[in-house]
Amino acid sequence: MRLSRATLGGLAEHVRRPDYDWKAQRAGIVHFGIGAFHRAHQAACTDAAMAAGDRDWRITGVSLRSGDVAAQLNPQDGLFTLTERSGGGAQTRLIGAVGRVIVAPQDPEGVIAALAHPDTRIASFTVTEKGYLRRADGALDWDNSALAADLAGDGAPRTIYGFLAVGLARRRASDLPGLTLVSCDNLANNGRQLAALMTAFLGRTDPPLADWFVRECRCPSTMVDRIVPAMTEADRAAVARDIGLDDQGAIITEGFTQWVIEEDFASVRPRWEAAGVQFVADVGAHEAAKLRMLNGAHSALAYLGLERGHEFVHQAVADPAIRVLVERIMQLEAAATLDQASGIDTIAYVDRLMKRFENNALQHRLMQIAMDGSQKIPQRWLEPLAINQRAGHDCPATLAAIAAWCRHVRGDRRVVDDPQAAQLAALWQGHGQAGIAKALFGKDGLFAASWTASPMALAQLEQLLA
Ligand code: CS2
Repeated sequence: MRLSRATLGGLAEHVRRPDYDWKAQRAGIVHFGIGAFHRAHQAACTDAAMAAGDRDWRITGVSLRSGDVAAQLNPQDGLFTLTERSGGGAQTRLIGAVGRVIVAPQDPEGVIAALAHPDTRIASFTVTEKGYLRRADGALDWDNSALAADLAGDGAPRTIYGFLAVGLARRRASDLPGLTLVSCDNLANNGRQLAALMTAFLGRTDPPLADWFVRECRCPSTMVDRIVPAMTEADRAAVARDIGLDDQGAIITEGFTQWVIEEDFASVRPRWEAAGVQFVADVGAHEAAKLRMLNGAHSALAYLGLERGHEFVHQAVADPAIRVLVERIMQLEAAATLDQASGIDTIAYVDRLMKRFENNALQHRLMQIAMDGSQKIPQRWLEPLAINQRAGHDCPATLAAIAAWCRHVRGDRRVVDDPQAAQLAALWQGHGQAGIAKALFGKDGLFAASWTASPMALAQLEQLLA
């Protein structure tokens, strides 16, 4: 029997349920990109806030492309279970924070209406790094076909910018308050980037609305952290056996969760602190530490681990040859780039991260992390490399990871799932093993906006690739 409001009587006793009346809650958040990460992180926090007595923050999920999540959650009245797994066992709770999911291409007007609804105060995003449609220099990629269509107002919107532009225009016309746009993606200064990109888009389509946006809307930066492996059929079957119902929206995650948000909202916000969320004046130090240490190590584990025949994070981190590099990346190369004044205890942080990577109760595939590397390595590796280079510090471990990524994107070993896969393969074709490092990280290289390798670093990289 499938999980839904009507079948809750069949849910195993041990599953914790929300003790608020979810039918009585109005929808206050529109979330773009309602994948596994959102459900394990922001939806769980919102659920906890409502369980602690906050009201009217139900989430309307939006999928920009696929109808998969809508097919999982809508027949279940938005309900799904979240299972936290660690060495100490597992705990499952039912999350009631999601109301419904809209598949944007099927119902674009539904998305716009949700954004323009008076109850909506927040639009949030987990659209992944590539969902922001940036060029290598961080500006909007005006050549992207979906963005070009939205810019021309050609048909229904297709990108986050297109939807927001129409939704915000309606709010302005109805004299409604602006929205708070909460980016929950792993970009450095994610809020600031979103604000700049959105302003640039509106600057071209509707300059008066761009002014209104800057005045009335807010884009706090956030640091989000929770490891959430993609679900498999076997995982869903295991959950079904455990909870007594078929839950197509089920998620399995780790016990750890962290969300740090800049306290900068256009109007009211959920009392997420009830879920342990930290509100701070400046999230930059937290973001940099997390991106360069956790995510930087993750990407290194992915490319080095796949090369050595591993499938999961817990296997790669147990491989001594990889472990020593990953520890060096975190403890020395990434840690050296962090602002000492931030007070982050990097030794304790690395220790906690290693324990999380070792959690073999989770099956976290290296291939999942290896995806979209071109969008991830600038904030994870290249910015720290640039900082270290300016300070005269050598980064052999990060360079070893970069070499593994270079070999990965050559594309002759396994499928490269990356928006720039074709361009990267073409660069390999054109420059070969001797010239690829320069083509990527040299003065006029593809990634020059993030890091231009010194002659010494270039030579080191070339040697690693040889
Ligand atoms: C991972 C992240 O897939 C990836 O690139 O590094 O999804 C990572 O698991 C999360 O950022 C952890 O908070």
